[in-house]
Amino acid sequence: MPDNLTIKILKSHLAYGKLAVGTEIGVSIDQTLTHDATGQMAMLQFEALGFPAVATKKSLIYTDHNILQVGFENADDHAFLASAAKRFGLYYSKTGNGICHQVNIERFGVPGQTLLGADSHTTTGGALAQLAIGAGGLDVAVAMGGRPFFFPMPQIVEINLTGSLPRWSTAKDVALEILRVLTVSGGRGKILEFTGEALSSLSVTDRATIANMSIETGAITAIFPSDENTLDFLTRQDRAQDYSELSADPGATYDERLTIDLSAIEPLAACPHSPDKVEKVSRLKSVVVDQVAIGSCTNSSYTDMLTVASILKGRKIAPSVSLIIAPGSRQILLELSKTQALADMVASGARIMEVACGFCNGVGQAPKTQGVSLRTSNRNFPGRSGTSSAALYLVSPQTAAVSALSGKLTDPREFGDPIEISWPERFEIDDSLIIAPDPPNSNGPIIRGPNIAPLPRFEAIAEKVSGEIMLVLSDNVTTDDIIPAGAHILALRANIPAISRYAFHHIDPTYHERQKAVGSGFIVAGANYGQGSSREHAALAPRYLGLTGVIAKSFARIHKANLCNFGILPLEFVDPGVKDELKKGDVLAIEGLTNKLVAGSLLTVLDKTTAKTFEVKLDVSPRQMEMLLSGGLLAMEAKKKDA
Ligand code: MIC
Ligand code: SF4
Repeated sequence: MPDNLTIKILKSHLAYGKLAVGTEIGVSIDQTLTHDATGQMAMLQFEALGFPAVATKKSLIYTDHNILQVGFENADDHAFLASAAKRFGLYYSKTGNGICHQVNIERFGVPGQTLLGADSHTTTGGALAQLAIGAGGLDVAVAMGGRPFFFPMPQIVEINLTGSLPRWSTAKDVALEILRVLTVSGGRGKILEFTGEALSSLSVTDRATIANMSIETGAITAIFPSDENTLDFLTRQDRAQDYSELSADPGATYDERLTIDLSAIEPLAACPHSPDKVEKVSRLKSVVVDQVAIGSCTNSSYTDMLTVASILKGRKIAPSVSLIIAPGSRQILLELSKTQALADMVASGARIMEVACGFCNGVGQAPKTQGVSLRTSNRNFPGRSGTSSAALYLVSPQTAAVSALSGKLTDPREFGDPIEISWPERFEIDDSLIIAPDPPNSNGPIIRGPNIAPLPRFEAIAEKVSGEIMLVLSDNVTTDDIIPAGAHILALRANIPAISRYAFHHIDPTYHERQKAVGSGFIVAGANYGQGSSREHAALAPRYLGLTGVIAKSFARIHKANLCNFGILPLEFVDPGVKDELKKGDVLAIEGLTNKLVAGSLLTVLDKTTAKTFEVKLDVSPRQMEMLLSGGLLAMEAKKKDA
């Protein structure tokens, strides 16, 4: 039977289960990546699991998120990560080398391999025909130890790309069009596999932009074939040896099919405050802009940067605009500095930032109160920029650059002839900021400054649980809502007691105190709870404060896995209408947990305040059930060791 590309990679990596949609499968992992927002927990957990060294083909730690160093915390974290990398056999990409996903595409991604990253945008690797999936740090730690990664077998959706992009429309506009169609939840439980005649017109970096934003639809990942464009990119990276041709067999079937005609795509923008609030730029022309930020793992490639430089060349940005440019990697910055491009950017009035995530998750460049910021990044959730009242629009680098000149959201088609960029024959290759690990068994020291707190331990679940409803939330709550982004809070990623003080900070600053005081409790939420990032702190911190369970209409995949990993019950309403009857402060109770708890079981919840009952479903795998009963994955592993 002809196989699609996803099935081919899944078959060659299947370590557990059968490829039946919705059932749990385990796949072996070739490469992993973490960074300085998730790697601290991942490495502490790797250590706690007792693995002597990584067992993958390659594992990497990048330092790209926590780079401001306004106090000792970031540097402490980096010293810890560098020492743990050396000791356990990981490559360590020093600060200044670039954003994990951009650098991974440039220097490490291999077609046909699996990549598991403690970052939701690990999906970017799909541009190189990797099966590249984001997960919580604990799942990545387990995979680094050589164990499979588990997830529900997805539906595979063919996204058939036809036609060709009109002038000034870009890969970013394709990503936004997909979001317009699928919304922030339409990809849940799915892998998006790209096919079609239009593929030949999309370079690896165009594909990276599209694969990157696929996570915003809730999809598990996205994947492109490996073809002559892949070979071209890898050859210019001096990595032709990593190339192999890979695509779906002729006649391969899919669970669903969506056709996107590139010829019909206009410049688009995602309006505040969700990546799926997509509108044509031509309809947003009255929007006056305070800040324009170009960069992030979505749009910081060589082509993006050179295009922006060409638009800015010989022109000045509008007096009211602050233009920020952060190239994606040191390689790109070196290329920019070899040409006039960097000078053109600076001469136009742009502020050149470090090659890092930066503005994308609120590490610097917070807009003014009620400011309007145009960004080439992938998420415009409220507060993500560091300013809760700011309005963020997500656009292509082309739209961003022309708007920086005019001071208003501007359709790039008004600018004139589009700009063609060709790649250098060989990109500038210098891997000297990537530090190789020590030889095995050299047992180097692990450096723990005061910012590296010990891992919290959690109790196994009790027979009866009860607690107040601490918060009642709506649909699409993001992990940015649960543990906010921003330099200040990001600096505490290695310190659960400290970061837990910020749980739900922008939604209800009293949550932390209240949850800690009562020591148990529930959160009630709508659909797609926990969308967005992979940060396991969004489960770890509430659990540390005492949260017992989340009762929601549905969950985002990574967050649900994180809840199970740390022993929080992810419960789904059987009748979603019940949610509207529940009030903050109601006391809920569930009995007979330890004996009734079997996968897929229905549980009766008693609302002691109203004396009403309702049913919830625990839709988890037997493996996750065992974790929940043990008090989380680490406790489950410890129990197995003791047995
Ligand atoms: C993000 O873009 O939200 C982040 C910061 O890269 C996160 C990682 C994290 O918060 O730990 C992600 O996408 O997973
Ligand atoms: Fe970094 Fe932003 Fe990409 Fe997250 S989305 S990895 S913060 S650049």
